[in-house]
Amino acid sequence: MSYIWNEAAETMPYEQIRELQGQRLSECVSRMYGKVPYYTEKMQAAGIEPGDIRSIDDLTRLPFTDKEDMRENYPYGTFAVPLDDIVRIHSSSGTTGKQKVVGYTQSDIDIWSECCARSLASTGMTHRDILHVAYGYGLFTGGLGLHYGAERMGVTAIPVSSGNTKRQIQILVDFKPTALACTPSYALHLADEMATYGVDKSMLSLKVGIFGAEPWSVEMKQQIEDKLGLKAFDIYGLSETMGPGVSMSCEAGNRLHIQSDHFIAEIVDPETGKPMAEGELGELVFSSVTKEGTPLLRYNTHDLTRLYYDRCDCGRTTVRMDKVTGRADDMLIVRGVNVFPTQIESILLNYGEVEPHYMIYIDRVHNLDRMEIQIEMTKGFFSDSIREIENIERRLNADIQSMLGISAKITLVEPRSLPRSEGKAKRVVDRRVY
Ligand code: DLL
Repeated sequence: MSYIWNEAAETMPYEQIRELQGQRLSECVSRMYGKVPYYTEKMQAAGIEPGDIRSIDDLTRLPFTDKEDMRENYPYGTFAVPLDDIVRIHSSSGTTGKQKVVGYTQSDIDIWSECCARSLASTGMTHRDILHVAYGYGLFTGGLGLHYGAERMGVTAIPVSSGNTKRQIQILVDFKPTALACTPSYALHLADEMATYGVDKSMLSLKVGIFGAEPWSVEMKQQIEDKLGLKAFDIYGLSETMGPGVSMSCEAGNRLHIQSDHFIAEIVDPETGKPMAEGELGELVFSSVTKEGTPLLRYNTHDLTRLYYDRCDCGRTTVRMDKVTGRADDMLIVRGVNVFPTQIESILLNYGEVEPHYMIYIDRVHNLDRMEIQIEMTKGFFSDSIREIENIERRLNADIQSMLGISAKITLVEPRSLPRSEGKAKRVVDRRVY
């Protein structure tokens, strides 16, 4: 059994977790009813009163909530306590419309720090470790969330925040952090830039990577591990329910442990909203039942994954989810075919000639969708002959065609010519006009 931060919570028998979840759910409904107008109205429209929610079996009687509820009640309409009791505010912009604003009471901050401490511990980190936090500090939850979790554990936190890659590399070499937290795409960028400054992975002390905030493939995980000489872990979360630390992978595999005493997870069918069984792929829905500032009940994240309820080899009994490979609303539909950027990424990672830095452009020409994928060549391959380059473009096209069932125009571009992000990578430009 590996190191577990909170054994009582993380190894609780599943039946006991369900009982606790039911009790906390019923308390949360009572806390919200009458205090949060949008939710009270939803419950009234569904003909439910707080007294109707007595156990976890009553969960599915409650109405769903969605990002529109957050946006329509911008900025403070979703808060369940007076602003006086709020000690911190974060927000998340998303792709369209107004920010989603979330408020935390002191108890919310304490629980968040606890969840991040559990997450860090599940990588094998202890108070002896030093964590370089390269997630942004600010309204984004990544930086401050992991920072507080590290301090809670007694880990030394270095609050580098995002940006200034040269300085990041210098700190990695000089301060000798043993763990790095950033988006997976930025981890790859850091690894590539190290060569520019004459830094080799043997000059770093990194053992562990805490990567998340965007979808990434298992193949990309392998590549980051090779390039930085560390073991990569997947951290998941969203501002609406807390921030990073809602779930985290462990030393036993790629599935992520959900902090089930604080977050009740469900998987629902994207079309019908009906609950799905263990192991079935659908949309992830959370109820953040211990949250005081902005509790959310049955909030549809639109992230696609599966849930598992068995005990993990690491000893934890908390509910696990698969790696999130995409969001139902990030899914591209090209010529009627569902396409996720991570599917393309997993093909690219089989080729030594290209980097997993790519951009997908979608256009509509004469009523037909056209997909172009620009992919960076590696420095070594860039100098090769035009014929060799065309050959790789053809092979990539054939692989993409056989995985997705549609063809794409593949354009290999110069090394480091595509835009890099210090936070979440932007990989898709959809220029179709409907
Ligand atoms: O990204 C919180 C976070 C910060 C998580 C640092 C992990 C590390 P938001 O900006 O609100 O919050 O974005 C949340 O990002 O619904 C997913 O679509 C995506 N996401 C987050 N973590 C992962 C992950 C933060 N590990 C949205 N794998 C979520 C795949 C992820 N997607």
